[in-house]
Amino acid sequence: MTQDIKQQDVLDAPFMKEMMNTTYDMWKLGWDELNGGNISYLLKEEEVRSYFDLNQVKRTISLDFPVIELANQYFLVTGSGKFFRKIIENPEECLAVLRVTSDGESVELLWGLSDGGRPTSELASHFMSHIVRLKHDPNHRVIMHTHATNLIAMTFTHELDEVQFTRTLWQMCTECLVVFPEGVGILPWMVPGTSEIGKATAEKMNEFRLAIWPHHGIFGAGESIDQVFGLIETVEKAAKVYNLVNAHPDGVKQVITDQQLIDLAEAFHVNPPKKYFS
Ligand code: 2HA
Ligand code: ZN
Repeated sequence: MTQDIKQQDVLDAPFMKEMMNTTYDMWKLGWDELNGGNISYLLKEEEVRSYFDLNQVKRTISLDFPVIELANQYFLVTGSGKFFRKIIENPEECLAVLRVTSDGESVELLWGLSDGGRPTSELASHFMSHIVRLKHDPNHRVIMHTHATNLIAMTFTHELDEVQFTRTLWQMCTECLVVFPEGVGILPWMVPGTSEIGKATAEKMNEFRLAIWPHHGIFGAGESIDQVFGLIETVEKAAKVYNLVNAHPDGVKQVITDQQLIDLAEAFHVNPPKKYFS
């Protein structure tokens, strides 16, 4: 009975509703087919305390990449192999509330993964990226990975040079430079779900909030689910315009010029690095 009351409570938690609604929206956009995509959301202890007894650990799951920097931190994460389409229907099976142990070697499951499942297969990329982003932004909270369709397509037809790729995205929609003035990072193609891709992704997070995995998808970082979703949505929109423009038989007649990008940066008080204009 007590269990039912608690469960009812946590499904009303703002962080839970955001996760359930956003994952469903992402599936509807066609970004998260099958079990594609994963999200992790750093929770404050006071948020978690309102819904759970912090001494009730259901299971301890060991990590093969220690994250001492995140010791005693709480996260809401998507589960490995779970479908974004189904989270809204069955959050207790598809999601997990975790606490990193004080030695950073394991996570303790406080809620969720009710069928005995595991946290997202990309937990290494998520945790390592959280560590880096928290150094740059104390308000950082969310890492989101998704298979944004147009962005994946663009990684086949555009050269995978960070400066060129960023410039092209900025040129596709006027707002892009304002939304991600630092540009986008690009990894080489790598096997997903490993500590290696986790380290490489986190390394990019020193310079960018967006890291592209060619022919696979994108990682985004930010202070809220809405902010990161919006960031990825903006890149995906630009990639869609790029794909439409490139499919046009008459080709490009005009573009947003460098001077126009510079004027935009000045008007919106953002500081894109000089390397994009040299
Ligand atoms: O299956 O998206 O990168 C989840 C993924 C792996
Ligand atoms: Zn993926």
